[in-house]
Amino acid sequence: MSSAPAFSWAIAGRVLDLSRPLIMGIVNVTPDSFSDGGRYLSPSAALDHAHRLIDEGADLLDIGGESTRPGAADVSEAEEMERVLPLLDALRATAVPVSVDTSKPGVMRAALGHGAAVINDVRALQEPGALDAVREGDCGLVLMHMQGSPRTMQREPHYDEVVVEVGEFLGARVMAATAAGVDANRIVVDPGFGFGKNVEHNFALLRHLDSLVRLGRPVLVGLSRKSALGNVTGRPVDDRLAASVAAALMAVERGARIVRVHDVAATRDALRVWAATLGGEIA
Ligand code: HH2
Repeated sequence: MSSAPAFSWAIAGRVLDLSRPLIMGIVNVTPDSFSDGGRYLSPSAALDHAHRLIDEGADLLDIGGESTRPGAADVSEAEEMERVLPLLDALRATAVPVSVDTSKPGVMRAALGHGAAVINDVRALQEPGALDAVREGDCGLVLMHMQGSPRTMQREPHYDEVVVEVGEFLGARVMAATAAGVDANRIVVDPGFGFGKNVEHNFALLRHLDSLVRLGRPVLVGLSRKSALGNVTGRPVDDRLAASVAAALMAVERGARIVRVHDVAATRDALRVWAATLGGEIA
């Protein structure tokens, strides 16, 4: 049984109740994302996909305009905005909060101006100007751990103690943000599965997720379709649904409050069974 405390998350003028784990559905508007690259690059395909994820029960959407898969090509700020902003505009009327997955301060500012409720930064606001871009205002923030950069991060990731080091990094980034004037209630932390981690590192982090929960901020987890799951199942990226659902459940069981997934409907079913088993409310 999960011992996760009930949390809430302050995002853009509302407070999300995390007493039930939430599902963040992924919409990658990129030609090269590792599992769905190119599928939703046209504005209409991206919008259709976003609405499908909402219909399936997504509590939030996360729009990405730059792939962060190992070795991914850099994308200019202008190009990233061209991919992300029209979709944000098209989703403005939806009740589901929309997050934007970016590390560029210019994209952050523009996204917030176009209605983004959350900035999800795989670089944890370490780029020059990133903290300034989000400090004012009230958007939610996801601060993620990564060792190295996407171009090189999977070459030879090394840690003496991965769980301790990731925890220390996330704690330090929360401190940096709050010291800069960000309200802690806006912040969620993420160990960054697959970002400069080998299979053992990833599963050590999942096994000991409770130690990140103890940082005192809600934990978001993104394991959906990732190569660590391919590694243990022997399955290619398009055949990792069962593994992804299992991983999301394991994460929630260990205290994750938000799961970032491609397959919303299947994850929703699994979380309903989890909630029913705990005897809690079935949303
Ligand atoms: N994973 C990816 C991208 N953004 N953000 C957070 N907070 N946590 C994650 O684990 C995470 C993330 C990579 O997955 P995906 O978006 O499917 O692929 P790509 O980066 O190739 O677009």
